[in-house]
Amino acid sequence: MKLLFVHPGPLLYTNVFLRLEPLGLELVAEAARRRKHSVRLIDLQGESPGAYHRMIAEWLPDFIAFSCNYLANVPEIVDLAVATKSVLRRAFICVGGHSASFIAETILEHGEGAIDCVLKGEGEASIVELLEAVASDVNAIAKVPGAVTANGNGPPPRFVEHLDDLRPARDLVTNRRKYFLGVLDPCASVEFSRGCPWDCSFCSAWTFYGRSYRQLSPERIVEDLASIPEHGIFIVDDVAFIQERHAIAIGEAIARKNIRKNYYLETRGDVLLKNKEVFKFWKELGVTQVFLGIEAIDEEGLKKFRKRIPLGRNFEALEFARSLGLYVAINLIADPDWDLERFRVIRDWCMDVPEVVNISINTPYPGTETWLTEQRRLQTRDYRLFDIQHAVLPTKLPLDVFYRELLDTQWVLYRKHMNWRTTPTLARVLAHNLRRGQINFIRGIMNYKRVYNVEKMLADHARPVRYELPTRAEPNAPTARPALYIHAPRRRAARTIDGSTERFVNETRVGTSG
Ligand code: B12
Ligand code: SF4
Repeated sequence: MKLLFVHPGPLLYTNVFLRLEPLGLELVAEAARRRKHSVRLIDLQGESPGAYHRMIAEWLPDFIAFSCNYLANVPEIVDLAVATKSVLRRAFICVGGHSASFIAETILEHGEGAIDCVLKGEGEASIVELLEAVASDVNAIAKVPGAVTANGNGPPPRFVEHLDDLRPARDLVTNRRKYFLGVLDPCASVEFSRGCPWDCSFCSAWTFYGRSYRQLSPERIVEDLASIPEHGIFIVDDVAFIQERHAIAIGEAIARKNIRKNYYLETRGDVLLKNKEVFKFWKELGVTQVFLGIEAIDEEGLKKFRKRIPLGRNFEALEFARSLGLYVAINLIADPDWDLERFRVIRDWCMDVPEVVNISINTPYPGTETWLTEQRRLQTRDYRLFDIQHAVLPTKLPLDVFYRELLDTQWVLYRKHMNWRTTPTLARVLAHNLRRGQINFIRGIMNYKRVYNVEKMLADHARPVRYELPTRAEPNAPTARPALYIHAPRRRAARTIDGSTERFVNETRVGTSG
């Protein structure tokens, strides 16, 4: 069969700070290609919708699969599916990915017959079975693990048996030079592990993977890294280097092969402090940037987001990262109930610390515990606003004042890093990128004011809404943990971490799930 895999268009963030290769979709595409299908992939983060429609019209694919990791992309995907079905009636249309898994039935409803199946969970595990059913036995489609169709649902999604067996179809992406992460321009994405053993209330990473945590072997990771031409590497793990032994083993394998790259990773403050030797070692290997989810700068805020890291430990982690000379970006979550005084305190704090501070807005997502408790308070159910850059819960300040405060704060912080002290270094890096023809980050800087401005944010709220998120919450509904999971939890056996790391996770998490 002719299969087309599609990643939807850019969200706000992608137009300024980063744009990354669709690693999950590449993995699913490769699993299908191994069965001798003819496979293409189009990434609308960099290609126009026109390019998609031309490909449909000229190539006439039999099977089209959309990746829906981000809730904000749902309307775009539904519209593309409807438009495609109207010109290519016999094509089978499937949607998969993180967000699609949590709202599978609703996506089918929005499609009004244009979407044939939502395939929940890890795509590599079931895509081949789905393709076989589509090709030879349509009655078998509704029996594929993870499949949700108008004719019924298959059994729960399956896990990939061995992550080491997977390969991403990186070659299917037409222009890899368009992927970047700040000054890492160009930048490729790599996976060292999958899942997260913690259970933060605002996050769906753990509910998707049933609180499991699996690792790729150092050998497989090194093989992947050695095959990647880009110097910049984004490690996509939710929390990098949880398990000290694994992190050291990967590092040693990289050192043996003499692979030199610049790495960016995301982790937790307490992991950084627990595994200090790991981060020291990886600094030597080329980690330059670390993203830390501090979430809040006071104990009350941390409690709200159910992260049980004492604040002092977070600040200690920042000190330690500074001492290594790492470039740290911190994420804070802005609560819609912030008032003018709160914004002022945050601004002052952010100006005091040398790190880059990124502020996202507290947003309840399907698949999170906050979704169960907060959805009845939603001010809007427009998918496009669920990108943690827009406020979907009621703000204490009038919405325009909230955005003005938020964007002013971001702008002050942005300028802090474009000042006379950093400009020479930045200018050197940009000049180096420019010489190699890489202008993604420079273009991003120039886009900043156009993308992040109050009028545009408010206009986003005023757009007519065609597709809305369903809310099925009862007032004061208790949190029903089992209902949150996509992959069923398999408790301790599903986490490849040693006893002491498991104890450390248990001491620093707040949930009660297995
Ligand atoms: C890496 C990452 C990113 C990268 C994006 C890389 C990319 N181009 O896809 C960057 C840093 C750019 C990013 C940005 C954002 N992210 Co992000 N991101 C992640 C993260 C940590 C891992 C995703 C990943 O690459 N995993 C590894 C690959 C192998 O897995 P995967 O992509 O999920 O693919 C698997 C399945 O989903 C499925 N699948 C995927 N596509 C398809 C398609 C088909 C047909 C099928 C069958 C299956 C399938 O099979 C794949 C293989 O098993 C996830 C958390 C998580 N664990 O999922 C958050 C996450 C997806 N991001 C999230 C958010 C909120 C954002 C932002 C909106 C944040 C912001 N600051 O604005 C932005 C928006 C991005 C944008 N498009 O503009 C949320 C999503 C919330 C939601 N429900 O919408 C998540 C879940 C984090 C969280 N804990 O809440 N993100
Ligand atoms: S540590 Fe918490 S926020 Fe981070 S990925 Fe795990 S569950 Fe999500």
